[in-house]
Amino acid sequence: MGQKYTAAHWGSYRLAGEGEDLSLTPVDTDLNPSRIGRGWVSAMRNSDARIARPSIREGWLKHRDHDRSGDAVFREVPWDEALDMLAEELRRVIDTHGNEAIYAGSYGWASAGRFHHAQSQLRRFLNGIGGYVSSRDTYSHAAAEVLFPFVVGMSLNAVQDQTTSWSSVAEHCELFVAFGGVSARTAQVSSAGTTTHEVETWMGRARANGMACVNVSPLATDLPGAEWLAIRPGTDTALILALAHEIFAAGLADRDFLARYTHGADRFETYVMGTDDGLPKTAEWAAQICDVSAEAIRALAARMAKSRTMIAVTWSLQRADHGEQAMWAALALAAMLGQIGQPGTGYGFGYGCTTPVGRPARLVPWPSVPQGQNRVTDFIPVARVADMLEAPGAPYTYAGTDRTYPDARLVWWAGGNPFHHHQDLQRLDAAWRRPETVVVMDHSWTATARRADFVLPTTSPLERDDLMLNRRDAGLIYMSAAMPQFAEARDDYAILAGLAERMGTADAFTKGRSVDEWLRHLWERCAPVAKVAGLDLPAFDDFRREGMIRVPDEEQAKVLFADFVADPEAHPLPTESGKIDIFSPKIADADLPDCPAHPTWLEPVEWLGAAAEDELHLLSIQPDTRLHAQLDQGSEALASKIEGREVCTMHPDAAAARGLTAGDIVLLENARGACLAGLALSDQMRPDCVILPTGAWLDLQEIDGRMICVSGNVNVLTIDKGTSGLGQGNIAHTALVRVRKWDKPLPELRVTKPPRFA
Ligand SMILES: Nc1nc2c(c(=O)[nH]1)N[C@H]1C(S)=C(S)[C@@H](COP(=O)(O)OP(=O)(O)OC[C@H]3O[C@@H](n4cnc5c(=O)[nH]c(N)nc54)[C@H](O)[C@@H]3O)O[C@H]1N2
Ligand SMILES: Nc1nc2c(c(=O)[nH]1)N[C@H]1C(S)=C(S)[C@@H](COP(=O)(O)OP(=O)(O)OC[C@H]3O[C@@H](n4cnc5c(=O)[nH]c(N)nc54)[C@H](O)[C@@H]3O)O[C@H]1N2
Ligand SMILES: [Mo]
Repeated sequence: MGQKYTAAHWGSYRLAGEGEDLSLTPVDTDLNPSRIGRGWVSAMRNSDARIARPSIREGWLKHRDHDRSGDAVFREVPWDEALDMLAEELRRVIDTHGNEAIYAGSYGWASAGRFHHAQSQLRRFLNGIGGYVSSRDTYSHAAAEVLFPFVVGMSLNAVQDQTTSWSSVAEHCELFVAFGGVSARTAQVSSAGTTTHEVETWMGRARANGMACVNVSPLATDLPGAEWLAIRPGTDTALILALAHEIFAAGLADRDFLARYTHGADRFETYVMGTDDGLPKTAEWAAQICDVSAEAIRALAARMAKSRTMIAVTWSLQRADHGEQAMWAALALAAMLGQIGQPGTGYGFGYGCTTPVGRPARLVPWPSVPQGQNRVTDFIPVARVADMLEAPGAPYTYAGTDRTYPDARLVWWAGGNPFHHHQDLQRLDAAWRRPETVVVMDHSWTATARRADFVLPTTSPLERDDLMLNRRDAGLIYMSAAMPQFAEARDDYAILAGLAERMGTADAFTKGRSVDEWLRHLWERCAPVAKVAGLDLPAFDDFRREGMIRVPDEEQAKVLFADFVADPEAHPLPTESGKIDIFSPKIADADLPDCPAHPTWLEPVEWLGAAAEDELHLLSIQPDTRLHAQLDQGSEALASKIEGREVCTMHPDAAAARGLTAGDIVLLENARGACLAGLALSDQMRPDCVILPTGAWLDLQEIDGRMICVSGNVNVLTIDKGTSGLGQGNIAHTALVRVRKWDKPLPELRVTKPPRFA
């Protein structure tokens, strides 16, 4: 007797029962299952949210208009008609404007299954018909993806693969200084799926072993039980510079390490000590900026210098204006302590941001769906999508190069939700009306699907067999379908195969394989890579019957930059200097006002240091109850809301000053937009901040002449701007808002119901 399983980015589950009796039980290997999974089945059964049939926007059908407002009217059509029309439209766009006019970056988290990965399927299909403009980097950590190759010569991926293991931290680290904390909330998920959640277990072990933790964060809850330095958001660079100043001034910098392993530390020191600009970056200087006392800064500097210290930086720090600087400054500081490359200490990027960071995974390069070759070489930095739509041909800089935006006539999204993930959504809402055609493939009526011309309903991951093959996880899962396909939904693969047939590329796209044959084919390709890693895999049918197999982690703990530090001549870093660039000549060449050539404090475009009395800093953190906007329509997220609205959290003093009490409906607003939210209170945060997690489904409604998101989508408030001319990452965490009581009638939610149909 076998066992059936399925998997998602938030966990892996044993399946039992069918229909109303279906149950998902977290796998036994999961020490600390995520709450997100509790809302999965109900979300996929939410028939108001699911897309039942191919739908075409009435305005596109009738007049080819671009009026993609969130409450457009759709017409349901049979699959054949939808695919015929889309194929014809594709041919028209390609014939008239070329494949360069198709933007299909399609960023997003889609499903954890390897075969039915929407983006992989879409890219494979589009590459087969001549290619598309793609996107680079991620919303998670674009600034880091661009910066690391400049300063350590390695990709972010490579840095993450080498990250010092939790076991090494637990054994050797005395002082863990966590910028942005280490949060069990974010550690719930792992891109491409997980069979375990172990971050809290490791932190528990480390603390039992005597490791002290300092949580440098606006929220105490980012690392409960730690010493809390309640920093003003957006000012970590200034704090780190002051720590560096104190360490230089006290003669505690590891000069040998700086000389042997870094390049340009002298330039950095000149800046930190103020020798060049007459402004020493002292503890007093930073205290004014960060709202952390000079005594606390000095005490922390002394303690860091005499302890075995890990400097950990969350990804959130670089999703902010000048996001490159803080993570780079932290690296420079770690270099000054001279503990990089030693067990359990040094520098870490992303501990707790997702489950696998710090796991000594085997990193077996499991196969994926081959995507083919893209003949279009143009791309955009992923978060610059509204810039591109607004101004084709406009110049911009990226990673030290000068570029121009392409002219996107057809926009295609599968497995992502830009009207969740992008900033300043009203700006995107306007820019989104420029292309001639928008295609969206999703299983649910997301805010993005509602703004498409062609809406193609896909099956959900619970409705199909697939393989979870995540090289950062310790298990492989055969995902079995848990429920029947919803209405007329089709797999992304089947939809694209139907289009490929119409475009004359069916054989190349499908290779004549059914889904089952593709899964077998991928599994066959797993065997050789497993063998190299010393693993023997069962035959496909045995794997399917057993459902789950273990891929034991490396026995040896990893230590970031260990080889380089052990022997910098034999293992130089792939930078020009062969060392860690604290001063980067290439960034100097790029000559960017917003990304100087060594870590530098630059004032963010919005911050509390230049705010009006009644403004609060907005923390648009990841949601506890769901993955981004996924499962917002499920029971777990819905149960957490106040009168159906997303919950924002304020300090009791900040609430009292505005006459607000817990449970109130409030309006958050700034020059970019406004949204409603229900109010909760917590004293575990800075009084000048307000938390509104991401992921409420955008529901823009005109109320008294003004557009308000009545469900609480935070991205109507955020700023759409690059981190700098280098990274061009998003700056989601840089924004100010005002909050006041909503005293008008509570508008009904529209986004929880299906759109209007002709
Ligand atoms: N203000 C603010 N904004 C942020 C952030 C922040 O911190 N603050 N964080 C950013 C970050 S780090 C990220 S990664 C992004 C996340 O942004 P996204 O990844 O775009 O968000 P998701 O809601 O996960 O979108 C995935 C979509 O894929 C769909 N999907 C799932 N399975 C399938 C499938 O099999 N086929 C198809 N076709 N579709 C499927 C889901 O229904 C969902 O609509 O958000 C970013 N936005
Ligand atoms: N439950 C759940 N977990 C998730 C996700 C999800 O959707 N749901 N999404 C996943 C994804 S795609 C990603 S990329 C990661 C992101 O992981 P992170 O980037 O770490 O997540 P955030 O929640 O945006 O931010 C973490 C904390 O940073 C703090 N912070 C914000 N600004 C500042 C600042 O200026 N200085 C300091 N010191 N701290 C600051 C906030 O208090 C916040 O709680 O999360 C992943 N984990
Ligand atoms: Mo992310």
